[in-house]
Amino acid sequence: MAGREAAKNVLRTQRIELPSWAFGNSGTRFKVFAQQGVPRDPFEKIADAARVHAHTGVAPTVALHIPWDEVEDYTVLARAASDAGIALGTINANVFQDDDYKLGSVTNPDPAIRRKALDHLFACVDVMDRTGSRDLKLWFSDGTNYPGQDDIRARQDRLAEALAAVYERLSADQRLILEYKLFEPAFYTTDVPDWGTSYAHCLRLGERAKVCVDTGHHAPGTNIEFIVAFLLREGKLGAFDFNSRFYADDDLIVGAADPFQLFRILFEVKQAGGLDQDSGIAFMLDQCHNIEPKIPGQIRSVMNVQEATAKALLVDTEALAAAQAAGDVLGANGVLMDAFNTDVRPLLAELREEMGLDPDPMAAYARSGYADEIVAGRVGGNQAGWGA
Ligand code: AOS
Ligand code: ZN
Ligand code: ZN
Repeated sequence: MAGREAAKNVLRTQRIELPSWAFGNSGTRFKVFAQQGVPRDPFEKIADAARVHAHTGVAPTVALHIPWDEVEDYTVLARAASDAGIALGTINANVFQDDDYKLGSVTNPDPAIRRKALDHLFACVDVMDRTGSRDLKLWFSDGTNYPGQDDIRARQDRLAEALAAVYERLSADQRLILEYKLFEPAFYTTDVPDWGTSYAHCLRLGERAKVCVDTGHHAPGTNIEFIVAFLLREGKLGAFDFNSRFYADDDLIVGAADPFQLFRILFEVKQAGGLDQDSGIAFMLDQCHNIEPKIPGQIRSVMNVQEATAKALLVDTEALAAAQAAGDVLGANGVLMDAFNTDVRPLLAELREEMGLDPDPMAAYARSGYADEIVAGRVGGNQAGWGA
């Protein structure tokens, strides 16, 4: 087993970004179950995110979603975040929740609607200029429901044109992160359905265009760690949207459905240097807590990523390389499984104590009284945006 101290040193510097929308009410198209005490505005979302960081020590940024987190002055919001001990992170654009986008946003056959979508993307870059965010994350719901509905190649041309315009608008220290998703809401064709499409567009755009891998956005059975390894090798992995799925884009707590898959992904990341502080990979959560409480849901998610990372760091890579070179199939597999089957919770508890944190973040949050405080202090909290 690789060194515990070396593993702790990496875990200490790990950074996981929280999504602002995880703190608001969310649900499915059947029902949104409202919870008491949820944030009423972006400032309260930031306060909740700061609580998650206070208990975990590794979640110092929160991603915003425009317009769900729209405020008059983003410098004020950025200051509120820094006063709370965190910072604003990735800006997520929204060109999917407007009647005009029924047939698509940047790939819409109507040039006026394409213009409207592009203007929103430019407005998101304006927000980044004020928040100091590095990344603009783009997910397009664009696609078609029926064969013949629109020209597949023409839609790719429109997409490429919009992406080029946005990329051009970015400053030298800003990046475009293009997310893909197999289907939903479009059911026949999706304009960015897979990593290959995202990669091809990013390749044309340039160095600062990278792919976002949302772990819930693949067909069942897809080998996600292969995609991750490939993109890392090409220098094109920009970000993760971590979550769990059983069936489709379930947005459940990361590591809940398949902790082994999360470990395999993080092992590939680690092997390619992706855990180095300057790797440029944003490790984000993209989750909704429909039935569980939001803040503990986020704390648990951060802990799950930490546990999978710790296991990935404990893999004895020398023994693994030796077994691989010797063609020792079972030996190599055994080395990997030894690390995966290690209980890393004591190591993480030790690390938290060294970082001046409570070794048990869930219990510490429960004891803190914050949950009662927000229930008493916030009446009429907001929906995250989904289903709004
Ligand atoms: C949608 O399915 C994607 O996962 C996006 O990342 C989406 O924009 C996000 O969930 C909310 O902003
Ligand atoms: Zn996502
Ligand atoms: Zn998604």
